[in-house]
Amino acid sequence: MREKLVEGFRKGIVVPQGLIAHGRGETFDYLLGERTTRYAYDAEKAAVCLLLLSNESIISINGNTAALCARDLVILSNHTKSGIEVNLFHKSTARTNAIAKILRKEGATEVSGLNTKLKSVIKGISSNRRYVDKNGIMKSDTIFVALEDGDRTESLVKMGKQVISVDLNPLSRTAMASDVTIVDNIVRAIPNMIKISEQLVKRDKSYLLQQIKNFDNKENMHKSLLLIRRGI
Ligand code: PTJ
Repeated sequence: MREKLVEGFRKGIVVPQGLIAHGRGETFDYLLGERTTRYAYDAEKAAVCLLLLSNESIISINGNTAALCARDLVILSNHTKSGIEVNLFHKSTARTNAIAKILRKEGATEVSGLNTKLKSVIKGISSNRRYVDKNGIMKSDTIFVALEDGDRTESLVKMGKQVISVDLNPLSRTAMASDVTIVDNIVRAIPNMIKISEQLVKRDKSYLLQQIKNFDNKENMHKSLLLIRRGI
């Protein structure tokens, strides 16, 4: 993972802040035993149900996620019929285009967030994450975010959207504000979700709804936190 991020940094995909963010994630991952816990797996299952049930879902991609698992994110988007949008905190046109190029190389046919004419703004956020695609994140009812800072998640939830997040820190603002919080490393979470989606795509709507009904995000995060405490 470190090598992938350093390579991504050299290619201009990952920002230096992304390397620091990875270090923070590693700390929690060590405490969790660097494995997908049963609570993380339950959240991954609930997240796939939500993606499959949504009218329009989208996966938001930043520098770290592109460097770590671009191909798997494209596969997940195909399995769940979700769109893909590049959305960056440290925004630059060069980096946006470089990330989109990687996603296309890995099989993405459509990538949102590139056309400035389609730019729309999420209110109440001061960072560049406020710029989203009006045909992408702005239009979607379920947004999948990973490894990011909390202000956008809070705003998306206020806008009535459902947010799924992947964050190894269950106490981060993103984790706390999401509807489904996956406390797992993204490099394990996405392959798990691909496998889960292959099984769940055959199930009917009522089964998927029941899974979501049975899932309690706050309780699930609490259990992850207890495991981290045990790790300490
Ligand atoms: O590419 P950009 O410009 O959009 O910037 C991306 C970063 C990551 C720099 C930016 O979003 C940022 O600064 O995020 P934060 O606030 O550092 O939040 C990142 C969160 O992801 C932290 O809570 C980390 O614990 C967590 N994290 C880091 N690596 C992983 C992770 N969670 C899951 N899997 C990981 N591999």
